[in-house]
Amino acid sequence: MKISKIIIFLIALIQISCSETTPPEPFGAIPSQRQQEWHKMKYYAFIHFSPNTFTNKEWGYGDESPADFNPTELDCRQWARVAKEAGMEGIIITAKHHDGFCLWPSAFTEHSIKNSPWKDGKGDILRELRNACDEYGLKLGVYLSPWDRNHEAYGTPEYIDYYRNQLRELLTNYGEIFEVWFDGANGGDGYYGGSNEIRKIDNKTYYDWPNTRKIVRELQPMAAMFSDGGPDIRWVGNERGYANETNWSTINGGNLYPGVGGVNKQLQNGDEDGDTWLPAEVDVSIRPGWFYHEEQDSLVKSVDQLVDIWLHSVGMNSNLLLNLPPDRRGLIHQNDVARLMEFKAYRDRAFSVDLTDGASINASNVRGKSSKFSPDLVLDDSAETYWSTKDEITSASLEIHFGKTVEMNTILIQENIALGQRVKSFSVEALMGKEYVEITSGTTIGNRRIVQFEKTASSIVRINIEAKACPVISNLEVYLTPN
Ligand code: FUL
Repeated sequence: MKISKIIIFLIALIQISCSETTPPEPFGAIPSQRQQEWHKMKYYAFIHFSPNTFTNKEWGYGDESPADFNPTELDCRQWARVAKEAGMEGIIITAKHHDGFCLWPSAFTEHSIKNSPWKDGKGDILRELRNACDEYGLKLGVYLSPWDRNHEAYGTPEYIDYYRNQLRELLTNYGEIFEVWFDGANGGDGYYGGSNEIRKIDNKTYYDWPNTRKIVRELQPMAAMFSDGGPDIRWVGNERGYANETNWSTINGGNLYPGVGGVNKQLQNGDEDGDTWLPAEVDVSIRPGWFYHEEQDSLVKSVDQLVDIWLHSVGMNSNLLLNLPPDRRGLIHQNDVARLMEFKAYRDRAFSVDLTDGASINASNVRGKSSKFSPDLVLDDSAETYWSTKDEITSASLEIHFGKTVEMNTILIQENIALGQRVKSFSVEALMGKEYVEITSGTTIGNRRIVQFEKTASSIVRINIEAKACPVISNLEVYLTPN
């Protein structure tokens, strides 16, 4: 009897010590493998290019002639080189915008480059871009507008077959696609094969999204689908380049679909405790328009504006999809190129010296007192390793000792989101004399949070975290960025 009690006691002891050194259980909705791959990205280009470039419109009516589409120096290698040199990781192209014109020689319509003067109708921009992306080590994504103001059958079930056939072409013939963009816009009126009328559809039911999505999963299982309702990435609820300070990657996704309308606030915030992992992507143009307009050559966003957008997108738990519209030559305009390179140079300067290099760190609690969850792991180069606390501890802090007084104004923090988004709020304090003084604070962290504050000189910084479950922090960096 006594021996069996001892054995039970020993087993319980082993269980307790194991549970303290095993990783925390995932908390709430978590990202799929496909979403985790997408989260590893930060910054990629959007290319808006169509007859609009030549007719000076934003939304072509659908009656444009393919003869209008005649770039004189089209060079997808220039786009890819610029994107690469700008530090981008991929390019998403409007294979078909709302005007219905196709940048690849689709077998299902005559409204494409095959009837344009460009390369005597024998060209294929998707093919050229694929090759250019491969040459420069970039990923390729496609935007295929559901709304088609050219197609005569738009509004009937026949058009859905057409749309799906085009999706199949794009997802079969152009190698690996990392993202498929489903735009929700629908203005009603259009050419529609010469009918010139308003055609209203029910955004929720007309496209039969569940079956359209299946095609993407079947042909490109790792492609992330973007729309107001994902299913992999959500719109951020505005086109200004700003994610919300509080940005949950979780949302109650049941009623969301492309063009849902009336939910911008929800899309900006996400939902704390939302049942679905659906992170936000920020899409914004480097110019006022999505398409190239000569009169906007002087309105390319400044480096300051781009830095602000960076801090509000990449720095607020989102990825940044920055639009670079090719001009009528078919090149990214020199003003845009110059600005992109200045912006890249700024980032290289700002984020080159991580002040935590050589610093030491301790935590208010370490899970199982184990080196597997040590605070040192937030300062290593691995995104996989992380600091964590025991399960019951949801308020905890990290203290960075720089070993000397350093000047700083920026902090970057990352959660290990594979285990769910946990942090609700945080504050940063610096030791000033004998007292800790708060220098900044914030709400959610998620995949990546960058916060700027007044330049502060101190030798110790403390980060206090309030989480919904034991925190899992994978990375911490501190910088002095130029103003
Ligand atoms: C919107 C479209 O209507 C714009 O033309 C542009 O493509 C933008 C990215 O999405 O919904």
